[in-house]
Amino acid sequence: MNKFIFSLGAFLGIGIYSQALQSAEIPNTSLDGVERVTQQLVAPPLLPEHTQIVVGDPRVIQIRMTVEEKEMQIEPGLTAHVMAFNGSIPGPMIVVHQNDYVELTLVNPMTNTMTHNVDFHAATGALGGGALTKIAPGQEVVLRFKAIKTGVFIYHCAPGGVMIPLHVALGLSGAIMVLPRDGLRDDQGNPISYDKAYYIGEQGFYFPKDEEGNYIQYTSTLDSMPDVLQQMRKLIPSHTVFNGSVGSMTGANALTAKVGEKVLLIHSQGNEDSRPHLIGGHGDFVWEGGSFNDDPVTDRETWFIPGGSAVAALYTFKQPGTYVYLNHNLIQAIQLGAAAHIVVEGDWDNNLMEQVRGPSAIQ
Ligand SMILES: [Cu+2]
Repeated sequence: MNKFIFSLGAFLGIGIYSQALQSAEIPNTSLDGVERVTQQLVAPPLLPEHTQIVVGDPRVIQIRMTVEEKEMQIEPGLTAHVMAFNGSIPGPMIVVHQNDYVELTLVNPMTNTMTHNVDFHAATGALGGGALTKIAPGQEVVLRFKAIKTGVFIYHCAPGGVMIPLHVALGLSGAIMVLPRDGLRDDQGNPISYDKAYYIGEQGFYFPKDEEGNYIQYTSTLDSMPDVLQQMRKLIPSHTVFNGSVGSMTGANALTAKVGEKVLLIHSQGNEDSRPHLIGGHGDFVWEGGSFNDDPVTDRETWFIPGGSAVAALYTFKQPGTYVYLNHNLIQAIQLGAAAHIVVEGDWDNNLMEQVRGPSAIQ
């Protein structure tokens, strides 16, 4: 058992200092006989293979994430230095059930330049695991936590001081869904399930421009850091995007569904607030605040995501067509990029909507 100390002072930038957490006298949790499963993480908007209901005892869900300091296209004409768990912004969705153990191997390759870690909002203790996962380039670490709370939660890098908002503003956040072992329930307590689930990670970027209004090209994340920090301090994002780039889920990249399908939309935000809205549809069931322990609210037009959280909304599509799912701060949606398309196939229901007469001269 490792004995470790972390500096809260360094974390908060104030003078309080260390606190010993684990003691050498406390034995390791014995997980002998507990089933181990490796979850293959996939890039958003997809979720890893999972079942909604699980029978049997809690298991150890083994996952592996690598922090990548990399260049990524944010919009046509802008490639920027970002940071990404497993190479995607947001990081991959993790799916487990209540009381499962999440066992993460976090890797910080030698090619990186900075210290990274993970703070899981789903975890209990040690800064969400942030104090136990801090690793330098060339290191890896293994953290295990028990997912005792159900819901959708974000995770993000939080290596200390101003690096915390910076690493989140450069892309290092993702989400985990902790399902009740017997699945989801509606507002009346009846079991409900989803046919399809998508993960949308909303991301504010703060890329600086020069005097001519062109994005400044940097040689590395380190090189861009002073300017990005200055831009962040103004609280004016250059971009607010879904899944890492403008248009990541529009046009040819649109999400898909069919009339009658129940689609779960899980939406997270690391630094800023958001207000998702499905144009032409609703949130039939919305787990506000992300907790599956609370009854979902019903029939919402727009819902709210406080920065630093994830929210799940379930909708059964009733009409075909192209839906726009966006942040209903329409400035962020249209001018900064926070919009996705959902193309829904099926038969149109004239009873729900009909153009009674097309555009014609005023009579
Ligand atoms: Cu980091």
